[in-house]
Amino acid sequence: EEINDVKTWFAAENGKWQPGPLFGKAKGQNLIVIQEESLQAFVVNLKVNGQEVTPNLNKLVREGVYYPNYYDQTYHGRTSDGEFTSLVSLYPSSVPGSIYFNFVENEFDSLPKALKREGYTTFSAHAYAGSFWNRAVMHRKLGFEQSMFMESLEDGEKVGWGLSDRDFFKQMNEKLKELPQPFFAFLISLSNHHPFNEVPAAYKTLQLGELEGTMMGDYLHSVHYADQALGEFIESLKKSGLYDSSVLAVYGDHDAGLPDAELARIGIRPQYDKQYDKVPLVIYSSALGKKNGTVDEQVAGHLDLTPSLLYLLGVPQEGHYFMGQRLFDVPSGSNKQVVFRDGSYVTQNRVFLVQNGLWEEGQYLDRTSGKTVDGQGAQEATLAAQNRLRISDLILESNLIPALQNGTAAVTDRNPPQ
Ligand code: GP9
Repeated sequence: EEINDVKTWFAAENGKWQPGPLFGKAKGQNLIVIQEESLQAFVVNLKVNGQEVTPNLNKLVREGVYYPNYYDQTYHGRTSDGEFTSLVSLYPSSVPGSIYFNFVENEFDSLPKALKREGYTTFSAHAYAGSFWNRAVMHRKLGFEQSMFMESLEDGEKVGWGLSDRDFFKQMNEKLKELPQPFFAFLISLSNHHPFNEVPAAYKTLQLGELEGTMMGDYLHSVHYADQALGEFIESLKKSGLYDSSVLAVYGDHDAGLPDAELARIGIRPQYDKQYDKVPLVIYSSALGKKNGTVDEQVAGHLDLTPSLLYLLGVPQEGHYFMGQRLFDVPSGSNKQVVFRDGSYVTQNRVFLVQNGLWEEGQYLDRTSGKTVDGQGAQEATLAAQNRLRISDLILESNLIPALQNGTAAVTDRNPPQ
């Protein structure tokens, strides 16, 4: 019954799937995905005292396709949820803790697995212990043939928790040159981690005036440092030729946890929860042609990454159970919802916010102004959002991927850990 339920939902979704002009445009290119620690969208093109906070990300935004309304869909699992939602395209678990620990026995479909089947070399790296978030185990499970964590990286300069992003990316530049092509490299940055005040003084090059010494000031210094490291890496990709022969995607893993009082220091005053909980996504590929250099305002979120990248690389949706929606060649009238774990969601014009854990008490607002709007149509959309979460939970909690993909028996009597 559960399998039929899930299959019926995907049959309806995949029935809408028709390839458009960008399908397979980047076929055969490498894929480099950079998940940036605590990168929020409000820093893109932000100037403080006349200085760009993220000049290198801004440059990439000008060169690629930028999604400013890319929402953070993570939950309890923070960075591990950023990875899971992006690579597996299912929702985070409602069970407290991380899927990386709680569902380690599961089989998942994933971006690396899908690309491995297409002949890609799959590689992941992060400059912290492989045991953190259970990555050493989970990256293998998700289909990365080779991973490098703190233990297998060379020593270098430290910032915050470990090896600096600058040294990490330098090592990655060398590593990527050696990987058999086509490859998929998933690189997770680290330096821009809470509490953001461990950037060495020599790298605090922004003149922040009265923001100096505040949490926001620390965040801006930290983001600026991480941006320099990112910029140097992109330059090295250009030198090695990999920039031209790869799809490059850069996005933030989750919000930075900055309180409203800190956001107010740079003039940001959220009208509602989640208004600024956006993590920028930029996708660049030489194959995107004229689409490069554009800003796509559609609402989107972490779950959309895998279907979008597979679409560009020419891998059809069929046989996959990814719940996100592609960002390219979006069918008209798609009426898209970006759903959050608590049942809240955004559409292009509206936002629905669950209150006190109860959707019956939810607020229905204009997404731009934050003003309360007529709830007409909200109930149907709210039920559809809940159904999305229910389908994802069925797949996760009953470990349904093997049965869905191969017809092999799934473990249906398994309860999620409490
Ligand atoms: C640690 C890093 C941070 O390896 O990914 O994880 P977080 O604390 O942000 O979830």
